[in-house]
Amino acid sequence: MQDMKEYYLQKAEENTPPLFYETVKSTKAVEIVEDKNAFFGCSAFDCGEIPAVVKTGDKFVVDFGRHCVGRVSLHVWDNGRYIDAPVRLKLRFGEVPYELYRDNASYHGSLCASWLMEDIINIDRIGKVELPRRYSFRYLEVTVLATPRPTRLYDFEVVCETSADVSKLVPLPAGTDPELVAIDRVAAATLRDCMQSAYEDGPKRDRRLWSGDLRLQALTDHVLFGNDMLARRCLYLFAACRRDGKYLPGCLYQYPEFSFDNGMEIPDYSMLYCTSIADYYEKTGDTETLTDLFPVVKNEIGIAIDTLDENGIATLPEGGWPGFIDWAPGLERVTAVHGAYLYSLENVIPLAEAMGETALAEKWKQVLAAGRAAAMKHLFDAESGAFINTYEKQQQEVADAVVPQSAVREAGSRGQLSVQSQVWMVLGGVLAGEAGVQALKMALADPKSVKPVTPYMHHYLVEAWVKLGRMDEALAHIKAYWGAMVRYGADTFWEVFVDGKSEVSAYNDPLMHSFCHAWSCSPSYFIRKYFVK
Ligand code: RAM
Repeated sequence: MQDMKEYYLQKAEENTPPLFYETVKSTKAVEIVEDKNAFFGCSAFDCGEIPAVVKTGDKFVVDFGRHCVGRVSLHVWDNGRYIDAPVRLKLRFGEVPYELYRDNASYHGSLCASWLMEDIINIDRIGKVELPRRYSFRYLEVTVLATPRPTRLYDFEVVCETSADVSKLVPLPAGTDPELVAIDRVAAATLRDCMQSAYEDGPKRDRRLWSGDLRLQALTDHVLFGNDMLARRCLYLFAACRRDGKYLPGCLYQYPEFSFDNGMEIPDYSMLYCTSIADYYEKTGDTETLTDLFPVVKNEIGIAIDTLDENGIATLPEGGWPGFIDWAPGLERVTAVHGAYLYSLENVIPLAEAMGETALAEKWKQVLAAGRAAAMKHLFDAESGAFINTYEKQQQEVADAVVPQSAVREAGSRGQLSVQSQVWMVLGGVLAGEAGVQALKMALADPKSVKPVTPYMHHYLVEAWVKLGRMDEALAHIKAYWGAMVRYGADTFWEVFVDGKSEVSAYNDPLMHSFCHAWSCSPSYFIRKYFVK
């Protein structure tokens, strides 16, 4: 096993993509002020050039005009005179104006405040100052904490870095609906800035490779930048995490060296990792990589099958994550995780066939049919015509222990109606045709149902509409959901977005959100695959 791990890491290393660099400069200043029409209640307004001379106590915000991920430099000058004492600056970075509108001291979220991008720097020598860290931002707020005499700050620039070769990006054909063009542009910028030495989930925060995000990034990358090498690297990195009897971790670290945490097993993410291998093979026909990775597929699918409960329904690992699915508070997940398992099982059967493992392919077909029947028998509520999560009360306690969420069931209600469960039952092939359409519509329309809060879950909602052949609904949803972020001025798509509810947060404070988030990039995949010819 150790040998395989070394082999997978070696392959991952060989597939490390080169980075591309682009310099972005700015002299433009903005003021960030209250704006009741903006999603987060504030906007950036142009206020001309950055000040020519600054003194202690001055503050200004530089606008780089686009989302940047990279290294920042600036010049400090004092008309050639010896600088008597260091110049002390406070720098704060914002992907969106809201991050600068808020005072970081007011942050009250659940993740460590050190993710908020702020630094105090002391400049001992005048001239060019290069900041060592990589930042993710469009806006840079500079506060002059102390300077021995008025000075000049200028030549603000960012050397942006990405492993996306933007020259490969093919513009959408002339005449494409301008709304789709705008959504595609923002999605492409989102993916570009999350593409580094691996697919990062967000360059502001985490900066990790997560298997759930990887799937959507690889799908979208293929239609935008075609960097299959990066997809391959990420698939090998996860393969190096393979363990007997334990799902893959949901995320891994590349630095300072490859590692991952125990207790991070996420069943639906493991299943979607297997689907990512199927996606990759379908696009590339790369048999060598499939042969390398197929043992991992067998391991993950084997764990899912071996841990089905006595009714043939997926179980959530004890002590680990209860499955992810979405950050919607109170979401009961068993039905959706079972759906993700069925979906992946269906997707990997062609891999077993391609590997010549026909007996295994046959076995998986039978297990798939049994898993669908079990879902109809134990999870479906005939009275309401939907999946209302009545099954999982006992499993929910495990879930709450890991991702604390208060139950949102109505007192006295028979179960929890969620969009997430219907989506995954459609994708798992349990609900089809008109029954699927009705269940989805009912869950979307019910004011009390649990709705998706992440673009990640919205991706699977769109995919469910596509699977049901409802292309109009799929397109309308892309325009309504991602289109709304564009209308709110997003340069890149956000980690969490519920229109009209800016307070919704996975971390108890939207200040911590990543506003250039990997799993939000997938509208380009749908637009370019289905809606533009
Ligand atoms: C967060 C990140 C990441 C996601 C996990 C489940 O930490 O946003 O993208 O995959 O949660």
